[in-house]
Amino acid sequence: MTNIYVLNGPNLNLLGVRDPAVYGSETLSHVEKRCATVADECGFELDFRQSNHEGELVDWIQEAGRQVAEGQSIGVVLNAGAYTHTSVALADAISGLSVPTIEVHISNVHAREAFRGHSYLSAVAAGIIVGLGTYGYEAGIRALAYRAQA
Ligand code: CA2
Repeated sequence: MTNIYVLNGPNLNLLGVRDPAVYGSETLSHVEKRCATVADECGFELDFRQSNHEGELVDWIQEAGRQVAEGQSIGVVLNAGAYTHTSVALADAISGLSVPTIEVHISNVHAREAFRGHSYLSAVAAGIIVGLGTYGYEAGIRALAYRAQA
């Protein structure tokens, strides 16, 4: 079965545990369950992961790129957390392997500190979803599915 990767960056394991005013009270494990339901509804298998390590995220994007090239995956929904604002390595992995990537942010990064308004990933992403809360993950999965069928 063709898959969709949902990759989460640093500190997103704390979702629902700390700072509910900014990121809500839903845990990452609950987000994963909702993503699995939506992916299944769209006819795709879900591969949902979180890492606090930039290199591990790079490895996973490369893995996704190889699977996309082999027709085993349609791409990545990526909330890279703070690496969004710092990581040329993640941007290079996405563009170097031509991985269809939907960049997702739970919060509206443009309404927060100025440094969150810049993303190294947006220029290489197939689409960007910002400020819709954890619904952004569902929207990202649906966007990848729509894109793959178009
Ligand atoms: O809004 C988003 O989804 C972010 O990607 C979340 C990142 C932040 O650095 C980005 O600027 C925007 C932070 C993820 C950390 O998540 C936490 C959740 C609960 C408690 C503490 C951190």
